[in-house]
Amino acid sequence: MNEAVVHFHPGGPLVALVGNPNCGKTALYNLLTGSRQKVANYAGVTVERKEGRLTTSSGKNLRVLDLPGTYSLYPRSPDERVTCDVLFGRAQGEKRPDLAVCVVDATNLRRNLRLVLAVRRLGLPCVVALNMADLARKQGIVIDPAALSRELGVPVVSTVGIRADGVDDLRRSLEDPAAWKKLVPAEALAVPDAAHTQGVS
Ligand SMILES: Nc1nc2c(ncn2[C@@H]2O[C@H](COP(=O)(O)OP(=O)(O)OP(=O)(O)O)[C@@H](O)[C@H]2O)c(=O)[nH]1
Ligand SMILES: [Mg+2]
Repeated sequence: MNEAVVHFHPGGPLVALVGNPNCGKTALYNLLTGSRQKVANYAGVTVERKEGRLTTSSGKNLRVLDLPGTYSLYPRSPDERVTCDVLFGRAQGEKRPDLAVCVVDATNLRRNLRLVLAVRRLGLPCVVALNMADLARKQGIVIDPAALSRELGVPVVSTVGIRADGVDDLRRSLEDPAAWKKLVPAEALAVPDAAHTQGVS
């Protein structure tokens, strides 16, 4: 397939929700996709694959993938392996995502940001959802999304997965797939294995 010509899957660009276990990926996924989802297993493993559809306000269809939680890109379980394979673009029958929504638990920013930094280094366009903003506030944790966005070099949206707070902002940040290439962090490193860079343009 000629990547220079075929930019996106016919079903629309693929957006993957990535993050540590329990940070609220599925909660945000449900809010973004509503009931329009397909549940299956990944080829050869009993790891659930959940894909849903999101139509942006300008009428663009996106495919949204709810990936299993992982702490790093060094998998220690079949679930984590699926997530890593998808992000590296080597999962059987799965296209490499066009954009990663990195979901972080705002009450545990330091640990959660490690994965964001790892995803950035893959050179995938990304947007950060600073989730659990309600719990962080209750715990007196103050995070300035604009400052974090400047530090990371990617958009940061504050969200509450159980109340839909910020989900409209998150949806808006996905509005223009043609502009996603600009969301690749400036200092993204080349992935050492050339096979991993296929499909990244
Ligand atoms: N207070 C609060 N709870 C949240 C928020 N987002 C999700 N939750 C709750 O946190 C728990 C974990 O949420 P999930 O959406 O299942 O997390 P996940 O990242 O999909 O977890 P894994 O798939 O196991 O990695 C659930 O009980 C959610 O209802 C949030 O922003 N605030
Ligand atoms: Mg989940």
